[in-house]
Amino acid sequence: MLRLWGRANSINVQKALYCIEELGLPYERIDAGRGYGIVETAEYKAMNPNSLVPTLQDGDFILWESNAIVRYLCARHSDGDLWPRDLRVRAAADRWMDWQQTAITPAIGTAFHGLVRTPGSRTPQDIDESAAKTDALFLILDAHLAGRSWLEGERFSMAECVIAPAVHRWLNMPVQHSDVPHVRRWYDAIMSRPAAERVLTLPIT
Ligand SMILES: N[C@@H](CCC(=O)N[C@@H](CS)C(=O)NCC(=O)O)C(=O)O
Repeated sequence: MLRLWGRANSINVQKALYCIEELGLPYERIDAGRGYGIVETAEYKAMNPNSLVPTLQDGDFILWESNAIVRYLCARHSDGDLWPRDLRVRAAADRWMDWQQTAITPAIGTAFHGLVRTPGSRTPQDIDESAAKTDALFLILDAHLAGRSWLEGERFSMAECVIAPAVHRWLNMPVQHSDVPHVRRWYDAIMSRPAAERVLTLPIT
């Protein structure tokens, strides 16, 4: 059985967790990180020397980096479905996953921490700047989703597993959001899926 280490309110854990739930795989999740500790223990560091979550164990195989976990699980369990067989569809799905890590994550962090996780820890000016940068990024996603049901190809793919937790966090943050009707339609479709109900209905904390 798969074993996933990481607290459920971590966005990077949510990506892996949502993917596992979409794939319908049996798994055990162990709370780790922040208040739960564990990540600084020698045992955990032997698996993940970064002392970060998530970490996946699949038999004798250990994997860290949330997007790598999503790719591995989809390639292994969902070839031709969540793991697109068409190289171009797969590459296009992949780029949204990298975009989440390299564009959204650095943009949203200050606003998320300053407004949600550790209120008062960031200046209003820094929060506004972070929120404005993030808002501009989600307008890119909105333009892309116009006229499309899914991020890439004809079906829900691995990219949805990664972008959905990011959209969930952003739309539930107490900030001014630009009008993103296509993102909202896509998000509603995601939230009607049983797997999303099991993972993405937690309040953001
Ligand atoms: N690039 C890594 C980043 C992992 C990461 O930064 N995880 C955060 C939670 S989202 C963490 O472990 N923070 C420390 C903690 O929870 O103790 C990934 O995608 O897995």
